[in-house]
Amino acid sequence: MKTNLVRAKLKRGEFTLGTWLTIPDPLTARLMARVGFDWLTVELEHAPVTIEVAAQSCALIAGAGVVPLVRVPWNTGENIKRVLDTGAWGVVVPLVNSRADAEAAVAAARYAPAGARTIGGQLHAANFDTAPATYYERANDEILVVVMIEQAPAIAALDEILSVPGIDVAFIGPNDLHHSLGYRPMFESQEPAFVAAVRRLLEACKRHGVAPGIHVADAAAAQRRRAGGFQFIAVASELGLMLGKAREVLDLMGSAATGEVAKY
Ligand code: 3PY
Ligand code: MG
Repeated sequence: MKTNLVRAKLKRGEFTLGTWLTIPDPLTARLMARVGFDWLTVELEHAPVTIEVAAQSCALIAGAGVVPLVRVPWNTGENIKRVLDTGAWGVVVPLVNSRADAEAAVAAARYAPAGARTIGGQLHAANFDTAPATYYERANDEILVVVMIEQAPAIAALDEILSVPGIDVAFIGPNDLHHSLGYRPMFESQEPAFVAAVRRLLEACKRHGVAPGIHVADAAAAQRRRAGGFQFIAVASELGLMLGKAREVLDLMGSAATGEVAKY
C-alpha cells in the first residue's frame, strides 16, 4: 500500500504545499498534479464539482504521485464516507466549531476502534495501489483528517477540538474567520482579533501535536506563513492562479479589467 507522504511529512514536523481544485474537470486535476504540489484538494464545499468529478480527479492525482484530498460540503458522515470511498486520501472538514464536531469528523473518517467508518467501496484501495483487505487494515494510518477552524466559537474551543484523537491538521479558513469576527472576508489582515486567533491556533497546535494550516492568497503570503510555523498551506486555487496570471499579462499590456474577478 502506498504511503501518504503528506501525513508522514506533517508528523515529522515538515512543511507541505497545496492548492484547491474548483474547476469541475478531471483534466485540470491531471495537469495540476504535474506542477509539483504535495497535495491537491478537490473542492466540494463552494464549487460546482460533483462526486463523479471528485472520484476521477482523485484517481488522476494519486496516479501522478500527489496526495488527493477532498473538502466536503458539510461535516456529515455521508459526505466523508463517500469521498473516502471514492478514493480521497484525506478530508478537509469545514466549520468544526466544537469537540462534538471534531469527534463526528474523526468518527466518519476512521475505521473502528479509532472511529465508526463503515466498510465498502472499490476506488479507495485502487488509489493506494493495494487490495481492499490491506486498505481496511491500514487506512487509519494513512488517511489525513483536516479540520477547519474558521469561526469564532472554534477559536474559543481550540483545546477541546484539538485534543480529539485522530486529527492531523487544524486549518484556518481566513475568509470565514474574518467574517465571523465581524470583518469583511479576506485572507490577511492586522485586525487584532484575527491576529490573536491565528496566534492562539499556532499555540494550541503545539500543545496537542497537531499540524497548523492556513489558506493564503499568494506565494509571498505562503512564505510568510511558513516562516511563522504553518506546515499545511493552501495557496489560492487553480482558478485563482489562472486569473492572477491572466491579470498580470493584461496589466503589463495596459488593458486589465478593473475589480476582483474571484476571491480564490
Ligand atoms: C475560508 O477562507 O473561509 C476558507 O474556507 C478557505 O479554504
Ligand atoms: Mg470557509
